[in-house]
Formats: sequence, structure tokens, C-alpha cells
Amino acid sequence: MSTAKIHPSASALSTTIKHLTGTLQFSRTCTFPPNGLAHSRRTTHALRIRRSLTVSSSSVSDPLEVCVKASLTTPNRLGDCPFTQRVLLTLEEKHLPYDLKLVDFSKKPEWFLKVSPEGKVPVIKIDEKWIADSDVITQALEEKFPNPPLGTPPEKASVGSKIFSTFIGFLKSKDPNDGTEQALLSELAAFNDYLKENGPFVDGKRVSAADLSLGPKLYHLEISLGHYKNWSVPDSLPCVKSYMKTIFSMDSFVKTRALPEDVIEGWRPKVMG
Ligand SMILES: N[C@@H](CCC(=O)N[C@@H](CS)C(=O)NCC(=O)O)C(=O)O
Repeated sequence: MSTAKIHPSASALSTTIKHLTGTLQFSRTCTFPPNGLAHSRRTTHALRIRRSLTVSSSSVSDPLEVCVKASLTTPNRLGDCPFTQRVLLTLEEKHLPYDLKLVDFSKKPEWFLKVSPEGKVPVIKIDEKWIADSDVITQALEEKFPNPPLGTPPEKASVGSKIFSTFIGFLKSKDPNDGTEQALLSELAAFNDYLKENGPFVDGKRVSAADLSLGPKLYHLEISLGHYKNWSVPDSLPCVKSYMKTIFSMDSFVKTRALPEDVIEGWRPKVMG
């Protein structure tokens, strides 16, 4: 098991920390730096920064432990899982510190199967209890840490919710005429129309839980369909394209995203299967 202490990069902990994240990547306690570089030697400078980070974050809460898939391609790196990224985005947007427990999916260890009997990530420890499933986890985080509020109004919560399943259908499809591409396009077109009327985010001007769920799925869509099918979201859907661009460039997204090569490797068995 590898552990990485991650502290929130977003505004509550001030621009100081944001400013420091570039150097923090060289601290041993920060195995997963914002830009995904592997950790390096501890330096005096990094130690100094770590001290200031600890002082700044102590008023927030103790780090929450989160089990995540380890990278398939790069040692000591967060791997690909859109459900995990959704949880990490929620933690980031709520400015909550967390520790990643990297799980090697090629040989899941006993300790992990004890806390996640289904062998799935993400799982998170809240109040000494391990909780599975990103729906349940994000709801629990919203209840325990209500500020800033991230809930999506119920009438908007299912916007875009069929994009992921139609994307997987198209990705796995071997027959170009089986309607799976059309099914995806029609879900994306409906989402484009919704954003045109109600955007730029699902709940208008504010980022909410629905965006934190959709964003990682669209990221997987973009990378895997680009790689396996040479396909991209058409220019006729400009609101979807700009939505993706905006979400993918959020600090929290950049900090928690998987490497493109992991996304590609992660989907390979489904594409080949
Ligand atoms: N409904 C769950 C789905 C979680 C899930 O399917 N996670 C995948 C990784 S993205 C997993 O752990 N699969 C087990 C495996 O591949 O062995 C959630 O929202 O958290």
C-alpha cells in the first residue's frame, strides 16, 4: 500500500497554498502533486512549505483516507477511475484534506478487500467507517461538510446521466452501424441544448455535484474515444465542448485527473473484450 497525503489546493486554504503546490510536489508526503509528476527528494524548502501547509490546514479537519486504484503505467501514481475522481473533486471543492491509499488492482491486498468486500474503489473512511460508492460517499460528504454546498437541485440532478452508458456502448461496439454512435450523439445533443439554455454548468453559474460526476466521465470519453475510435465531440455541439474545456481546466480537476495513458489502458479490456 502506498499513501499520499493530499491537502486541498482550492481557495479556502488560500492562494498561499495554491502558490506553493508547484514546490510541494517535491515533498515526500505529497506523492501525488497537482500535475501528476512522481515524487522526488525532500528538500529543506519543501519541508518549510509542508510546515506552513500543516498549520494552515489543521483547522479544516484531519485527512480523510480514500482507497483509489493505482496507476497501471506509472509507479506511485493515482490511476484511472471516474468515480474516484468524482469523490476527489468533491473533497477538493470542499477544501478537505485527504490521504490516498493506492490499491494495486492486479493483486488486491487483503486489507483492501476487508474495507471494500466488492473490491471496488472509491472507498472512504468517515467517522471510523468505510463507505463505498461515489453516490453514497458524495452524499455523506455533503451532509458532514455542508460548506461550500455542492448539491445539485433534484430536478437537474439527472442531466447528462445517460452520456456515460451510451459512451461505453459506442466504445465497445464493433459494428459502425449498430446505432451506438447515434445513441451517444443524441445524448450529447440533448446535453448541448440543456447547456445552451441553462449553462454554463448544470446548475447555471455554479459548479455542483452533477458537474463533478459528469466531468470525469467526459474526460474518459474524450481520451478513450479519441484513442480507440479516432472520434471526438463534433463542433456542432459547442456548449458541450466548452463545458468540457472549462471543467477539465479547473484546478481541482487538473489535480485529481488520471494520466491519459492510464485511461487508455483502463478501457483496453472492455474495448478488446
Ligand atoms: N457505483 C460505483 C462504481 C465503482 C466502480 O465501478 N469502480 C471500479 C473502478 S472505476 C472498480 O473498482 N472496479 C473493480 C475492478 O475493476 O476490479 C461508484 O459510483 O463508486
